Amino acid sequence: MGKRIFVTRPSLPPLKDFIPYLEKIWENKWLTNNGEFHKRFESALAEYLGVKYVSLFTNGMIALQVGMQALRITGEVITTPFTFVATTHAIHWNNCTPVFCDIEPETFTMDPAKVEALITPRTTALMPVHVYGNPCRHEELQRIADTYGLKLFYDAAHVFGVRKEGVPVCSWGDLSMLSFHATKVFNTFEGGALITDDPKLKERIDYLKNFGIADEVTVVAPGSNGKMDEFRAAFGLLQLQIVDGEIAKRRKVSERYRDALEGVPGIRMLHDLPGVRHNYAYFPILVGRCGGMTRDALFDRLYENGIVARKYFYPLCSSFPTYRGLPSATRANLPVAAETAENVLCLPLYADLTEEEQDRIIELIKG
Ligand code: T4K
Repeated sequence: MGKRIFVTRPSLPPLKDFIPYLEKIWENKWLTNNGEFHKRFESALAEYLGVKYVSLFTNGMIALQVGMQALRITGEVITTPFTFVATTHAIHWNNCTPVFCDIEPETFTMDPAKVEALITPRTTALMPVHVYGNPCRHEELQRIADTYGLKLFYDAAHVFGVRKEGVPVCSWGDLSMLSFHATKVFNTFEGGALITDDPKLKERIDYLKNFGIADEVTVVAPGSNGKMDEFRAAFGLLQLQIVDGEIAKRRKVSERYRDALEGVPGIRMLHDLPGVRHNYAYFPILVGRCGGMTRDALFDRLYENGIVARKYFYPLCSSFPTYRGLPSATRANLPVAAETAENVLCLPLYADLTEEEQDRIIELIKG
């Protein structure tokens, strides 16, 4: 067997291009706590994304946790079970109860039509996820949030650079969280950010990610430590120079999959949404809807041939021990999410996947 092909591989600039940044850090001896690169990256990122305020974080999970604190979310939070566990865990870590809402079959995002029935007097927020980079139906979710006086906090981990009708998707709602983990379209090894257009919220977030410290003698809140260090901020600055090229390469890989898999019995793919500039973060397929082989059989066939696809996001978060006893965790409440999780498979997708490697994957899928 040749070398294994993983579901993703990180985008990296040439190593030599990073050396001058490292030299500067060594020279400054300023390693973290809002250093020069942190400041530069924060403003360069806001400009790149087309948003008002960015607060950098050491990873997306801590950004989610801090974001909930900043918005003072309590009680029940309506969210999707079809996501990476970080979304649900952030709710739990804030002593809130996740209330799981079903998803839409065409985008796998939280179904706005099913939200209102889940609202109780304890509900204070909605936490939807733009899963795989597919934007949620924001206008409907915002209308519900406005009607019921709820916060709208998006887990936007997958939508780096995605725009709808020219508007950055990560600018929607009260707050959005981006992840810059190694497996993401844009990475800083580990990293993340909160995005808002409210300067007061940005200020509060910045206190909370630095222990609640306002100055040497003033601690305004029980904060955490979520600061991004200079290494990652410098790396992020460099990554901004290559990210557009990487997204263009991902798009080519996605289009090749689409062309090759269109009409293959038993395989359903998601399509680009009208008016959306996608980032091609993932390539999920649904397997076995109209006969053919099961998702697990295809996963095994690929695996035996050195292709490590992933069943993101199976099992559903609602089925993990911490959450499965919740009233909203039943299959009857989550029919689309349950079926999607059982049938979904994310194929390898990254900028440097070669045509030969992709052809091997396609041949194995076609059987
Ligand atoms: N919300 C959502 C919706 C998320 O998807 C995530 C993260 C978060 C919140 C939390 O954000 P962060 O706190 O992570 O910033 C991965 C990632 O660890 C996780 O960041 C990501 N979502 C999730 C969807 O995927 P695993 O357990 O699948 O990762 P792992 O280590 O199995 O990596 C997958 C493949 O990627 C490997 O088979 C090979 C490749 N890989 C991975 C790493 C880490 C590399 O080639 N190089 C690497 O350095 O969770």
